[in-house]
Amino acid sequence: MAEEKNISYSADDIHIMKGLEGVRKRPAMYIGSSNGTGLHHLVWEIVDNAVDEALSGFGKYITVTIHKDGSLSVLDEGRGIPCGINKETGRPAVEIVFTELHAGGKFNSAVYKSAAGLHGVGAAVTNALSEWLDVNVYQSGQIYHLRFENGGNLVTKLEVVGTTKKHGTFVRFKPDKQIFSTVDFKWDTIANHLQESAFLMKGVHFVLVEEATGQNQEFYYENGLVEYIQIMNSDKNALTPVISFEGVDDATQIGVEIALQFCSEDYNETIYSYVNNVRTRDGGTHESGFRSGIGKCVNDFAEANSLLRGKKLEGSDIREGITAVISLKIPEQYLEFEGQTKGKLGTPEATAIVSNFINNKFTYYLTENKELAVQLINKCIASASARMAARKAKEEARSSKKAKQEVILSDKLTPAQSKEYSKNELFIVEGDSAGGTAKKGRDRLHQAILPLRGKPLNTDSISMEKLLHNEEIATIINTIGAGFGQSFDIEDIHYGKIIIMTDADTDGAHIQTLLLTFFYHYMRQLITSGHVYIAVPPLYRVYKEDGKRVIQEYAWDDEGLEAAKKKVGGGYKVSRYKGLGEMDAIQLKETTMDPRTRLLIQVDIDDPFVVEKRVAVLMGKDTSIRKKWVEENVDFNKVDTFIKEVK
Ligand code: TSJ
Repeated sequence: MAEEKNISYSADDIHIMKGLEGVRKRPAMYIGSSNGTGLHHLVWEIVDNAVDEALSGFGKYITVTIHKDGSLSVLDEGRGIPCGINKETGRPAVEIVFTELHAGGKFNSAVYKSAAGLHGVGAAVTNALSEWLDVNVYQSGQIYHLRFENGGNLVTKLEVVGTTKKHGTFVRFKPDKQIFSTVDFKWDTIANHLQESAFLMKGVHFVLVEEATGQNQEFYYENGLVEYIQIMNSDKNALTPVISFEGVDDATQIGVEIALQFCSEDYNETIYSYVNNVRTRDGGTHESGFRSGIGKCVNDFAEANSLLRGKKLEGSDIREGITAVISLKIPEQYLEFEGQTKGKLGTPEATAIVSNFINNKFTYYLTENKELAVQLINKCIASASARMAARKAKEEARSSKKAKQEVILSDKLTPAQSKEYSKNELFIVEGDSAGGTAKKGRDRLHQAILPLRGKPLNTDSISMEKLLHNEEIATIINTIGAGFGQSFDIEDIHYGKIIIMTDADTDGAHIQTLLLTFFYHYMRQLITSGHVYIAVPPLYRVYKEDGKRVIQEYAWDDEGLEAAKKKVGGGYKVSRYKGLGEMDAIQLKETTMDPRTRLLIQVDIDDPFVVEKRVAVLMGKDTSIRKKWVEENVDFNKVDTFIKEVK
C-alpha cells in the first residue's frame, strides 16, 4: 500500500486515514464492487457533485475528460468548493470534502440534494481508491490547488498557485489498479450517464472528451425530457406527440416535470422516474401517484364525453403503450426513501401532488385536443377488449380437457425431465451442432436444450412482425409456455432460467441482442424479474498431458489466462476457443452449463435509454445503421451496457 513518507500524523490525521483505509479494505461496501461498475462509481461521485452545483443554479458546462495517462477529470463552472478554514477542524473545507466520508453534506447548502447527497458516498471515496487525486478550485480570482496520493494521503496542502478570472472546480484522479480489476474508463458507460443527466437538466451542457483520440461529444437538450422520450421512441408508431408538463407544488416546493407519449403496437408500460436527478428504479409514491392520476383523468374524461360505449377501462388498459418520464425535485426535508437499495421514493406527499398534477394537466390537454383524445380512448377500449378476450381464452383453455394433455412441443426441443419448472433451465443454443453437444453435456433432469439455427434470425429483415412469424421465435414462445405480449403471464413460465448460449463473436452477439430485444418487447417481465441469462463460454483452455492424465484449466479473460498458465505449470499448451463448436460435451458442461463451474450473466435493464436506443437501432428500418452499430457496440466484452452482474 502507501509508501511511507516522512510525515508526522496528528490525531485528526489518524482518524481520517482510518476512514479512508476502511474504504480501501472494503471497496464494495462503498461502491458496490471493484470491477468496471465500481470503477465508474468513482466518476459518478465526482460528476454528481458538479451536477449538484449546476442544479443549484451555478455553471452551465460540465466537462469530463478521459486522459491519456489513465486518469479522468471533471471540470465545472460553479462557485468552486469552499476553500476557507473550517472552524471545527482548523482545516480548509475542500480538504475535508476529500478526506471525510460523507463530508459533502455538511458543506452542501443546496436546496435539492442530488445523487451525491442522496445515495452517493462522496468524493472522499474516489480519493481513497485513487493512486492520486488533484484538485484545482477557481474562486475569487485565485487558483487553489491541493493533491492527494496513495489512497487519499494529503501530499500538497491547499495553496494558491495563480490567479484567474474563472470560477469553478477541477478534479482529476487516477484510479488505483491495486483495487480495481480494470482501470479502463469506458466511453459508452460515461457517455450514457452524462446523456441521462443532460436529459434531466435541460440547459446544462455535458461534454465528454477522450484525450488519446481527440474524440469529443456534447450532450445538451434544450427540451430535456421531451427529447428523452422522442429519442427513446424514435422507432415506434406514435399515437400522440410527446406531451410535457412542469410545475411546483406551493405547499412543499416539490417540483414536478413529466413527459409522456402514447404509441400504438406497443403493449408495454414504460415509466422511468427520477428524484433530484437520481433514478428511482423501484418507483414509489410519485409513480403510483402518476398511475392513479392518469387513470382517473382518462376514465373521467371518457365518461364525461360518453366515449366508453359501455366498456370499463382498467388502469393497465389506459397505460398500455405509454412511455413516461417523471422527474421530481424534492427539498431535503421531504425526502424519504425505502427498500434495500433506497431505490423507491417513500415521500407520502408525492402521491397526491403527482396524481393531482397529472390529472389536472392532462385533462386540460385532452379537452384542448379532442380529436386526439378520442383516438387515445379508442386505443384504451381496444386494449380492454383484448385483455378480456385473452382472459376468456385462458379460462376456457384451463377448463377444457386439452389443457390437461401435454402441450405439443417442438421436435427441436430436448426437454428436461423434471416437472419442477422453477428449477428447470432452458438453453437457447446457437446452431444445431452446438445444440447437439449441449444435449450430450446437459443435466437431463433440469436442463432443456433448444437449438437455434443462426441464419433465420440473422437476416437483415428483422422487423418485429417478421420476427413473430419466425419459426424459431414461435418455437421459443411455445417452449417457454407463458404466451407473449398482452397475454404473457409470468406465472406460467416453464423455466426458472432462460439461458442464451452463443459463440463469443459478432453473430453470437447479434443473436443475443435479437433475443433480448424480443423478450424486452414481448415478455418484459421475464427480464425484469431476472429469469434471463447469458452463458459465457471460456476464451481459453490451458492444458498439459501429464502421463495418462490431462491437467487443464479454463480462462475467461487474459488475466485468467495468466493464472491458468501458472496453475497448469511449465510445458502447457493454450487453445483459444473461437466457438462453442470447438468444445466437446464434457468441456461444454464443465465450462458453460454446470451450475457449479459456469459463468452466467444475468440480464438486467439497467439503463433505460441504452435499452431503448439499442432496440430502436436493432429493430429499426435502416439496416446500415444497425450493421454499423452492431459492429461497433455489440462486443462480447461490452455486454455490461445492457447487462449487469456477473455470477
Ligand atoms: F466531488 C467533488 F467534491 F470532488 C467535486 C465537487 C467535483 C467537482 C468537479 C465539482 C465539485 C463542486 C462543488 N463544484 N461546485 C461545488 N460547490 C460547492 O462545494 C459549494 C460552493 C459554495 C457553497 C456556498 O454555500 O457558498 C456551497 C457549496 C456546496
